[in-house]
Amino acid sequence: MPSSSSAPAKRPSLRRRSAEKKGAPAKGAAKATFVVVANRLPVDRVELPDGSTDWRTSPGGLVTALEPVMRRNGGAWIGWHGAPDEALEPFDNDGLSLVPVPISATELEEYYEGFSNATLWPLYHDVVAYPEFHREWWDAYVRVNQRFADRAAEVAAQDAVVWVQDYQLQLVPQMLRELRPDVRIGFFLHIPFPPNELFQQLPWRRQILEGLLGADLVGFQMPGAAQNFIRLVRQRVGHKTHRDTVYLPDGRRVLARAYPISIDTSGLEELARRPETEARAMEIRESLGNPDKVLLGIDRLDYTKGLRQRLRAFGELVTDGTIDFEQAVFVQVATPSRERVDQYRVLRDDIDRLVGRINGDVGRIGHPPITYLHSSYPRDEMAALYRAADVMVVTPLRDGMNLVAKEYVACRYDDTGALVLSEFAGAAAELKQAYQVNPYDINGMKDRLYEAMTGSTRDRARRMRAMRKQVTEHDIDRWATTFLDELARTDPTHDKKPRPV
Ligand code: GDG
Repeated sequence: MPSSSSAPAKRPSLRRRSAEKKGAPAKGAAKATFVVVANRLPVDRVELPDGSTDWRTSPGGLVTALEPVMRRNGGAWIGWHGAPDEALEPFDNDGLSLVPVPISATELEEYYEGFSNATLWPLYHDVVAYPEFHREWWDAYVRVNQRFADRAAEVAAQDAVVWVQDYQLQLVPQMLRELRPDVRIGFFLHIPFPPNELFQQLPWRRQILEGLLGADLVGFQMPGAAQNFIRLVRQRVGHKTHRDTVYLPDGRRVLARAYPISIDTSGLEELARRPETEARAMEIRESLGNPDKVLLGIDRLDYTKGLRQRLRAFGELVTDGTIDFEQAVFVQVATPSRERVDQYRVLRDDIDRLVGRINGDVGRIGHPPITYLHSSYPRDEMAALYRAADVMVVTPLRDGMNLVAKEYVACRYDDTGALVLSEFAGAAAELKQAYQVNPYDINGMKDRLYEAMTGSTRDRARRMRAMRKQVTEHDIDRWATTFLDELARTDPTHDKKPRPV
């Protein structure tokens, strides 16, 4: 295994700095009663003007939801800190106890870019791109999962609650249970879970299922995913199942259920309501030439998100004259993502070409029909973009949930705006009043886009009001609380044990 214990020479002071600056001792030996295990720590390293480095909490729904639970329970978060070939001691940041897991450059290629993002990601998303199967990627996946499990076993207090996140760490529950049978283990999968017809391609399908069965509660975005899991466990591993429960030969029970994830609705709405956000939204519209309609897409640049399909649909509406692009413009933000994975490079070139062609064919000086931004933005700019958009276009070919759709709704506090949403996003089950589309049906998508642009104010407000009720009542707090409460009620052998409050 490549060594990851020596920090690169250019950052010799980091280990001391991060611990000393916050006045926090490195808590190698501290035990936590609530532990989150995720591929990434919820912080990014930033360079300060004096050349030193510091950590900044990365704003994300998961951190927002889990931070209070972590604070109340002396929680710890285990994850990779973002730089390969570097080992760091545990440290505190903004009152959160963070436990970095080292990952080497080779493991990054094989475990993260390889097995996680070029095998599992496409396989779990309806094989919209071909998954690659490489034995050495699998070996790295096992090795890195074991390292995360070892760390969790060291950090967790007696009878702690450990919540493992996502597809990069599906073996951790079983590995951790072997080391620490006393802890209560939850797992949540943020992406879809495929049916047997696709999952069976995976040479290591049984190991993955057994890995997940180490948890007391396995959470999915959608009921269909939980059912896929239960059926696979019955067919492939041969365990007895009844409804949402798996009965293991040793008497243990594993529950598989859906917990649709959400967002920090009130936090985002508050940001959207700020006068400076509104002013920035006006400015954005102005710089686009004050068109009647601004259509917006915001996605990680990923082949699952249906960018090609939506741009083609919009491009055709412009070229066939259904809409005049001086009255309607499309802004597409594509956040750079997984740029070292081949399929993502190909996608980037494809989208560049497609946007260039549409703008080249029908654009006029100062009036490109599509404004394409391959870049990421701070949260307040995102809120201003959501406020600036008349129509939000979310058209994934497959998506576990899709938070962008919910974020747009949260920002439309005045019930304005329209959401065009793919049937294949988990969010479609909750946001039923969106203009729903099948992204494979370009003509259908053109019709729905046109309808969303031209529908009556009254109809749009009625739809938005209903969707806002949904995301207000079902926010990220409710998601985390529901999951943790149900985790606390799982395996009766745990009944007498403490739980996060
Ligand atoms: C996975 C699942 C599931 C995007 N660009 C910027 C930015 N973002 C933020 C969005 C949103 C998040 O990233 C993207 O979340 P999505 O849900 O849309 O998609 P994935 O990244 O694929 O997430 C997905 C999710 O996990 C949670 O379980 O919903 O199905 O695939 O919050 O706002 N944020 C900022 N700048 C950007 O440029 N600040």
